[in-house]
Amino acid sequence: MSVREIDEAQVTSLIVSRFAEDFLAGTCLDVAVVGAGPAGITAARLLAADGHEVAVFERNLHVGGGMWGGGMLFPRVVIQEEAVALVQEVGVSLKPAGDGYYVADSVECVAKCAAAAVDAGARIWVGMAVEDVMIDEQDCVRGVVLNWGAVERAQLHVDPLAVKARLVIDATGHECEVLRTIERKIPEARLDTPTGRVVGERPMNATQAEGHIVALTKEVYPGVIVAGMACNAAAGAPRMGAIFGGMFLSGERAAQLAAEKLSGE
Ligand code: 48F
Repeated sequence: MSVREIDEAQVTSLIVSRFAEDFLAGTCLDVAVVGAGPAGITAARLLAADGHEVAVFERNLHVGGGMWGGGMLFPRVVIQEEAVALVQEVGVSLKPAGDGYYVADSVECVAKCAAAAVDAGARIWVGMAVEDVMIDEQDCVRGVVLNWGAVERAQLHVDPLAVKARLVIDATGHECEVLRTIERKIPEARLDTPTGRVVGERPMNATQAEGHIVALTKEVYPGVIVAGMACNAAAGAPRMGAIFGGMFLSGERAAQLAAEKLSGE
């Protein structure tokens, strides 16, 4: 077989031009999702399937958030009956384990959830961290401010770029970083939480944590819907550990709320 000649300069050109084309197609979004864990990916998939222009920004080079490692690095995730449909519809095989519990392979779960979101039309950008939000004259959030995750890690002083979005979903997990950024940068901001500020998550109580997460999925600040573990961290609810049903259900709820809000504008 003859060796195909590869033009290195052409490879460079294809990567840069294709990135620019794809990225520039999404600088005015319906929804910017921050964080590619189970909640963010689910919200993005459902919104994209509903015809919305949506992108996910993930600081790490990989998607999946806390799902890969299952519980304590045992790569299996437990999902309750109520969330089974959301996971099965992307093709994840779930083993019934009795008492309403189902078990999935965490690698399969991440891969299939992410693939389904991309297939639905969501763009997922990895290695991009949201370091700030963009606000309008009424301090309502109108987009996200981005920098490379590598720039963030190296603590380089590099100015960011911004992407407009009609709504932002904070799916950043335990740190609820978007909300913390808002309260740091807008000291007078009042969030829709019990104290008006980020309360911080409480120790583990899976029943309470999973029981309240969908109700805590809401627009907590004008232009920002919170989803996934960030809901509990914002509201001062407990953590749940390695049970994931609530993350998928919260992602679904965030997508519903975002769609309702966008259709009412
Ligand atoms: O932590 P993560 O998986 O959040 P989640 O979707 O699910 C939580 C569960 O994994 C688990 C749990 C369930 O029992 O408690 O922890 O709520 O995913 C959050 C993602 O957001 C990214 C982070 O790297 C992770 O992949 N992230 C956090 N802050 C930023 C960010 C940021 N400022 N910019 C971009 N990505």
